[in-house]
Order: sequence, then structure tokens, then C-alpha cells
Amino acid sequence: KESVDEEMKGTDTSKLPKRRLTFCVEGNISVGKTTFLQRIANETIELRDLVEIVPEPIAKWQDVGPEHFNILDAFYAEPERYAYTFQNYVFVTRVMQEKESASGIKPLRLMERSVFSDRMVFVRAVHEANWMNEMEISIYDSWFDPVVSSLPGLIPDGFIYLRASPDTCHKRMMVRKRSEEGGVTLDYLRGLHEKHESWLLPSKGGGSGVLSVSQLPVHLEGSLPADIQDRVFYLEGDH
Ligand code: DCP
Repeated sequence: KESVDEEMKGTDTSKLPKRRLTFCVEGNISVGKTTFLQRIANETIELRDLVEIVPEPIAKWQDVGPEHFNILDAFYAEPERYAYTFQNYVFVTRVMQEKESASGIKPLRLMERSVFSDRMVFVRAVHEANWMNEMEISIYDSWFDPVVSSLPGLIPDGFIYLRASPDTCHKRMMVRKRSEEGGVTLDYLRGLHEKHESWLLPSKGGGSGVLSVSQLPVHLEGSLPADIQDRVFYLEGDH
């Protein structure tokens, strides 16, 4: 309590929400999620005091165990062999990341991606590519719902969708040149884009920045706040 009091010294707590809010930042590979979050983190001292940034645990995927295995690299090198193993590990590391940030006191937590985009975008994509077979997706689904339902911290209050064309993301990916992503094609990015769209903007009707979510993960609709439909925001990011 002392350290909480110390950290909150000088902050007018009457203006803070009673419960911390969590938003997950979503979007295609290379759309600029990390840059967006870094900008918020470094924007102003006031923002820094209010917002806790939880980056995606990609470093954990690139350096596993004392042997320093790179499971992201293994996945792209042999997707049929490692898609399930990788998605399983992605989930576990998100749980770890959530736990690590669970006791923070800043009123807004922004997390890079979520277990929901893992399921609704990436697991769908690797299944469609036949990199995850029927048995593997069935195993994934058999634990996904019960585990997520028992870990309420994984369920956000809303989503921020950074939206750009697959061409833009492809160009940014080429500039960034993450070594593991050498084999990621424009077609794969198109598939991921289409899955983000059908998940986060199934009924996009021009102009509005507030969208509705449909098909929220598999059977989890009941666990999500009833008004989550009104809590998906998107930002156009082609420029
Ligand atoms: N990835 C995956 N399956 C997941 C989550 C991520 O295959 N469930 C892969 C896609 C990328 C890498 O992990 O190759 C990191 O993905 P992100 O799109 O989340 O992160 P970026 O660093 O590309 O995002 P940005 O450039 O927007 O910051």
C-alpha cells in the first residue's frame, strides 16, 4: 500500500476510474502497433503516469530456455511442424505477460494483441494453410475457452484496431526486415488482413471510428462485457 500511495502522490485520484481499463491494440504484422504504443508511452509525462504499456512477448518467442531456441523462427522455417507448438507457446506467454502486469496501478493498460487475435486471426490462418491439422485445432479449441474463462485478466474492456492495407504492411515489413519473417508473403498478409476485418469490422459502414465486434472468440461472448460492441475503435494507418 505504501508504494501505491507513494506512486500516486500528487495525482488527483478522484478523477481516475475506479477500475483499471485494459485495451488491446490489434492489427496486421508490421502495421505499427509497437510504434503506436511507444509513442503513447513517450508522449507526455501525464500520459506516462496514466497508461501502462504491455508489449507483445516476442522476445520470449525468440529466446526459449537455456538453449535459446527461437520458436518464431522455427515456426516460419517449418510451419507444418511448429504451428501448433508456436501458437500454444504464444498463448502461455500472453498469460505470463498478463500476470506480470496485473498488479499495476495505472488506470489504463494497453496490451499489444490478445489471445483473441491469436485465435481469430493467426490460428485460423495457420489452420486454413493446413499448417495446423484437424486434431491440433481441436486440441487448441478444447483448452482455449475454459482456460480464457478462468483468467478474466485476459479479457479486455475493448480493442483498438490499427488498420492498414496489406500492401502498406508488406512495405513496412520489408523495411523492418525481421530475420524470421523473410518468408512472409503478401498473400499471407492479405489473409491476416481479411481475418482482422471479418473479426473486428464485420459491418464497417463508412466514417465512424467506433465499430462492432462480431463472432467474438468462439464461445466466449458470455464472458465479455455486454457493451463490448461499442468498444472497438479503429485508426486508419496507411499513411
Ligand atoms: N505471430 C503469429 N501468431 C500469433 C501472434 C504473432 O504468427 N498468434 C507472429 C506474426 C509476426 C510476429 O509473430 O511474425 C509478431 O507479430 P505482430 O504482428 O504481433 O508484431 P509486429 O512487431 O509485426 O507488429 P507491429 O509492427 O505492428 O508493431
